[in-house]
Amino acid sequence: MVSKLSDAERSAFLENNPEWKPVAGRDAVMRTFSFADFNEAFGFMTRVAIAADKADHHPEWFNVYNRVEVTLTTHDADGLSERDVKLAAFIDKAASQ
Ligand code: HBI
Repeated sequence: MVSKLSDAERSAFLENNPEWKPVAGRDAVMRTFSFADFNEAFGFMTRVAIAADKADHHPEWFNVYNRVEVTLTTHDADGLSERDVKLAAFIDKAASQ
């Protein structure tokens, strides 16, 4: 069983990671990334996909050419959990490589 972030943990995440925005109507966060081209975007997605599958925690995402919109939430917890905090950190690192 995965537990949801407490209100304090959620607020701290949003404060420390202002690029990640709360999603209206659900306990989730989203961030949009733009890359030079599709190749860069797909390279990013590939790095994230491999790590996400290894951790058994997967993003919701949408890609058009060089843009990737990523939404994080934990389906098993029906909201944000520590797994999303960890995946967000990995995603931010992968996007800056
Ligand atoms: N990914 N985002 C997210 N949330 C989950 O709860 C989740 C997941 N990937 C796999 C997974 N849960 C498994 O534990 C099973 O629910 C398949």
